[in-house]
Amino acid sequence: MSEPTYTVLNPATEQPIAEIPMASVDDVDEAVARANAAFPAWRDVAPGDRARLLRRFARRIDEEIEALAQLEVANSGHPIGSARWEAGNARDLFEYYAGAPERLTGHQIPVPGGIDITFKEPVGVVGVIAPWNFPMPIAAWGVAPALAAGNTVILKPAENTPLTALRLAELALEAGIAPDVFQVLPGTGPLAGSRLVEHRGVAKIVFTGSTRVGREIAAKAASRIIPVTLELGGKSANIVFADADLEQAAAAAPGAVFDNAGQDCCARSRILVQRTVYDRFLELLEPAVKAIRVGDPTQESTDMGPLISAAQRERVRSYVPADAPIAFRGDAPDGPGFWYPPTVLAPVHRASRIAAEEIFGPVVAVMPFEDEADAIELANATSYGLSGSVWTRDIGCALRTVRAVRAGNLSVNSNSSVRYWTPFGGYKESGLGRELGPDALDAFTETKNVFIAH
Ligand code: TXE
Repeated sequence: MSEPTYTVLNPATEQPIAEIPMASVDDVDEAVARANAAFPAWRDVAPGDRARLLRRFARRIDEEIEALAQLEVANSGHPIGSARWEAGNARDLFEYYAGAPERLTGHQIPVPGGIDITFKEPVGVVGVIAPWNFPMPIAAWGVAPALAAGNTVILKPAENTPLTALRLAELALEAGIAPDVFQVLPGTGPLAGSRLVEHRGVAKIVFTGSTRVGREIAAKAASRIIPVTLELGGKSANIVFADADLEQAAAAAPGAVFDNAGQDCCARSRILVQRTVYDRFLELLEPAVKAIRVGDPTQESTDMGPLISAAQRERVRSYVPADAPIAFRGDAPDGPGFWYPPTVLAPVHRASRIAAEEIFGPVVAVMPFEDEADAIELANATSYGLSGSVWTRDIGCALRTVRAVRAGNLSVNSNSSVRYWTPFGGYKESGLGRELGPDALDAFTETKNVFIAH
């Protein structure tokens, strides 16, 4: 028997757009059985053929970019321009990892008495549990390298954003990837997600979501002794030194936190500004924030859409009580839709909850710092360690600071965190393991060592 259906809403209108059945425990068990049955044949597909299938999948995504983007606009409320980028990113991932099957080589290691060689073998069935903030890219970050390495995959999208994932599964079939090699199983976290993690037929879990659920998944995986990759939250710092190009830093800061309405694990949700330029920086930031166009995500001119749900908006509101130090904020529409304006809180006390916890909405805390040592101490003063930016013209200061900040993805005079060629992941409670880039393939393979006596 299936679980009840989930009513998927358009977050910009609050109108229902789909009724999706949620997987039951039996549905998960059946999907795992099918994924295991499909595994040997997929593992044994000749590397060049597996590469061609992944390239064809990328081509099908490319042909459907506009339709996928429109679907994401309706399901997630992302502005159309961002949604096109997200579909393009999914395409890029399958294209990039299509290069892997023919390059997954082991080593020949010199040993006495014989020959020693290693093989990179797929782990089996991989469960990918994806969040709602970037449904297509984050799904592809797990699915593409897993398939490339010869694993079969079950993707469980977030209950409220399953639509593009379901379409991706259809495109994979159209590309010629055999049924059950890549399955999409919409379901709730506590039921379908948990079952996937606990199932003895699943050999590896990739999870992106909250630290709370990540911790639970890591504990279950530990008891089953299976590997997990975890991409969890963040409270990343945007550090602006006095010698920086302040105009450039202030122009870039809003995008670094308000893109995707702040629902981004890499959001630079703390702006740390050297005290001598603090007032000047806020003066420059204000017009940039007020210029953000919040509204109908189907319009090309829109910069920021709604939040994903009423619950997420409530969560954000709870961080911005009536007495919050709102320095200034942008506009947001009234009426239906889960709108929240881009909001700048300043000055924020270092010991406050706003300075430490992930808000996951369009709210940024601006804080002054005294010198380099103080900036580093402040940047590291959270339990997270995902991303961060440093703005300065002093290369020595930039290098010392990025080396001292305990986070996985740092940029200098830039906001960027995610490039699919390079490793992505968190320190501390922001996660475990790395996605993207060539090294991500290690997370989807076992290394087998074979010794052959002379
Ligand atoms: O996340 P959940 P939520 C953070 C962000 C946000 C908060 C809560 O701070 O405000 O988490 O969001 C599945 N076993 N991030 O509640 O619950 C769930 O179905 C297995 C940061 O939406 O962690 C969905 O598919 N799976 C983040 C996925 O986990 C379970 C992205 C994420 O949901 C499960 C999202 C369980 N027991 C939220 N419970 C990022 N790192 O980008 C839930 N799930």
